[in-house]
Formats: sequence, C-alpha cells, structure tokens
Amino acid sequence: MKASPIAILTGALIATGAFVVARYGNTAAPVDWSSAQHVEIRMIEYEFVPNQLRFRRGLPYQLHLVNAGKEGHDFTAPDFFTSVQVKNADALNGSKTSVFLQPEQTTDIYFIAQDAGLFALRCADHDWAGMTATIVID
Ligand SMILES: [Cu+2]
Repeated sequence: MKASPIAILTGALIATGAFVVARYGNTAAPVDWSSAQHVEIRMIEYEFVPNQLRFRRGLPYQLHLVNAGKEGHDFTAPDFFTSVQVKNADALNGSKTSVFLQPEQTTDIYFIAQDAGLFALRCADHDWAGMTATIVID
C-alpha cells in the first residue's frame, strides 16, 4: 500500500521527536479535520459490521456510526473513549462511554487515536445476543 502524505508526515513527526506535540494537538497545533480518515461501522440485529475497527495513534478519524437495524443500538466502548481525544464529545452520552442510535439514525464521532491497545466494543442492550466487537489502536 502506498504511504499517504499523512502517514509520511506522522512518521516525520515521530522521527523528529515532535510526536508529543502532535499527540496533544488540541493545545499545541490545530488539527486538520478535513483530512480525517473516514471509517464506517453499521449496527444491525445483532452485530457490528465490521466486527473489528483498527486505528493508528496520532491520526484523526471520522467514525461514521449507522444504525441500519430496526431496534435502537448502543456503541458502548468506555475504555476506547478514554484512549482517544474526541472532538465532538457532546455526541456521546453523559458519562462519555457510549453513543446510542435510534433505528436509521447516523452519528459521526471525530477523534484522534491516542493510546495503543485492544478495546472491547459492545451494544449495552444486546451484548447478550453476541452483539460485540473489538477496536484496535496501533
Ligand atoms: Cu443493540
């Protein structure tokens, strides 16, 4: 895969030791949200499609949530949300742990991935039915 200009720039920042500045970009440097990578996840009865999301530290993302089901679904990922810097935190619930979507509703979450790890994603209403997934930040 050809390296994108963003990947090259990020690599350069890491190489020059400027990564810490980029990591706390909201205070150190403006983030170009128009360059945010678009990632979509759909919710149906009873699964997330795809069932694994993968992000890279330091990069901005636009995560597009689609409830394509007939029931309400919840994108519940408390550990993930503490490991990213969300731009529009008002899109989340009060405790900043999940996003609830009514049938046919869509929501966009803008964030910068910060801490590497493997995170559980589940629908708080339907995890009993196997509506779970994983999120990886490299
Ligand atoms: Cu659900």
